This record gives sequence, structure tokens and C-alpha cells, in this order.
Amino acid sequence: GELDWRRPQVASRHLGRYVCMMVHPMNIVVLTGAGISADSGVDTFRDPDGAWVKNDPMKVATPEGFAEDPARVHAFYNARRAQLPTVDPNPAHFALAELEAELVKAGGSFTLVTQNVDNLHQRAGSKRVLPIHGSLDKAECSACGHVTVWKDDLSTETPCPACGTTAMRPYIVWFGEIPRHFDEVEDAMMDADLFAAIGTSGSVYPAAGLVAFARERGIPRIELNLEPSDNAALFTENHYGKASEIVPAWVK
Ligand code: BV8
Repeated sequence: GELDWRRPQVASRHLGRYVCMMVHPMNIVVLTGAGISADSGVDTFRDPDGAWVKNDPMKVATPEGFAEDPARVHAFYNARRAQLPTVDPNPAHFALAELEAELVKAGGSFTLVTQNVDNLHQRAGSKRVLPIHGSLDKAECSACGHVTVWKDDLSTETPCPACGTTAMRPYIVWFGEIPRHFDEVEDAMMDADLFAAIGTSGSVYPAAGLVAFARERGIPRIELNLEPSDNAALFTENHYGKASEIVPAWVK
């Protein structure tokens, strides 16, 4: 049938889902945080059971903390790495993978910017994932920079497979370090016609600044979280509830 682009709502009402996609945003950027993995059984950072409630982030998630006591830092990340095989993606992760597949099929683009280091988005089938704070299943040599897939525990004795020195560290972006992939994040934000933030407290920069960037560009900004985040007022739409329920509902 003929599409009347001046009256997209009418077209979408009569022509079903395909046309719905055509008149909806086509270039979406989604930012996720620990809250999207909470329903998979992964602890968040700032909730009552959170990792930063039980551990001082300045001791376990900074270069200074690692220099002071590398064994303490290894123990913190070894425990979280060991949990990974025991958890699975939840309906929120799968819904985002489906949204990406549909958008790409319809000629759009989807970029998933995640602060999470648990790989659950990749395991759920998301393709374009930018893990800006690193990944628990990799290790990096502080001596030569070699990055390698790493499933086991790390210790101060672990030799680097490339140079042999024992300076291995978790492949994690700590406080005071530069997040990864931010050029790609900014490029995706420049093209985006919709921004959504899911399961993040909006308290760690530069990720927490993306909603303000989206506001400057005048695009819709959707918050999906258990409760209002630190920057809830910068969004145009807010939905509160468990990610495993509200994300699939939003995508449908
Ligand atoms: C940098 C990896 C230069 C470790 C992490 C501006 C102002 C002030 C300070 C700064 C600033 N800009 C930069 C800084 C410094 C600092 C910073 O932001 N400090 C804050 C604390 C003020 N930032 C940095 O140092 C960053 N580097 O700035 O470099 C630069 C500047 C510009 C451009 C480029 C470079 C590096 C930060 C990286 C730190 N590393 N993580 C690890 O994983 O072990 S950060 C840490 O917080 C977490 O790891 C996580 O990645 C991040 C965000 O946390 P969330 O994911 O949001 O988790 P949180 O627990 O807080 O919230 C969970 C939310 O989920 C809650 O709202 C809750 O209600 C909700 N929830 C719970 N259950 C559910 C749910 N939602 C839905 N369903 C549920 N079931």
C-alpha cells in the first residue's frame, strides 16, 4: 500500500508492525548499568547488597588501590569472574537483542553502550555492544599491554602469556581511568533519534552524561529503572519496575 509520510500515525495504525517500525525511531542508543543484570542474580553496586556497599571502591576499583594491595583487588574480581558461569541473561537482555535484530532488519541502527562487565548482553545475542568499562572475562598485562581472554583466577604470580612478567590485572576500567570505545559512543549519539538508559543510577561519568548530550540534541530520552536515578529529571519518559519486566514491555 501507499504510505502517507505526512500522517505516519494513521499509516502505522492500518499497516501493522512493519510500518510501525518505519515511523518509529530508527537509530537507537541504549545505555545499560548493573540494574539490568540484577534479575540474573548479579549484584549491583549501590543497592543495599551492592558491591560498593560491601567493598570500598577506592580500594578495589582504582589504579592506586591495585598498586597498594593487588591481592585484595584480584580477590574481588576473581569472585565476580567465578560467578559468571552461574548466571544467565534475563528477559531484559534478550529483549534488547531482539530490538537490535528488528531495527537492523528494517534498515536502522542500534548501539548498546554497557557499563556492565558481565558479558550477559553478548550472551543474549546483542551484536553491537560497546563495553565501556571493560570485561571480566579478559585480563591485561600492565607491563606490555597484552590483552587476553581470561576465565580463571588472577594472582600476583600469574605470568603474562606475551611477556612473562607477573603484572596481570583485570581488564576493567577503574575510577580515574579512561572508558573504552567513547569515540564510537559519541558517533552513535550524534546519529541517534532515541536514547534509553536502563538499570543505571546515573552517578558515574562520562556514561551518566549521555542523557544530557541527548537532551542537547533534542531527542527523546527514556529511563527504565527500578527507581528514579540521579538524573531522572533529564529524561522525557520514565518507567519504573524490574528490568526483566519493563524492558520486554517497552520493546514490544
Ligand atoms: C573518567 C568498573 C576521564 C568496575 C566502574 C564528573 C563529575 C564528577 C566526577 C567525575 C565526572 N567525570 C568523571 C568523574 C570521575 C569518575 C566518576 O564519575 N565519579 C563519580 C563517582 C562521581 N569517573 C571516572 O573516573 C571515569 N573515567 O572520567 O575518565 C574521562 C572524562 C570524559 C570522557 C572520557 C574520559 C571511569 C569510571 C569507571 C569506573 N568503573 N566500573 C567494576 O565493574 O568492577 S563504575 C561503577 O559504576 C560500576 O562498575 C558501574 O559500571 C558504574 C555505574 O553503576 P551502575 O551500573 O549504574 O550501578 P549502580 O549500582 O550504581 O545502579 C544500579 C541501578 O539499577 C540503581 O539505580 C537501581 O535502582 C537499579 N536497579 C536495581 N535493581 C534493578 C534495577 N533496575 C531495574 N531492574 C532491577 N531489578
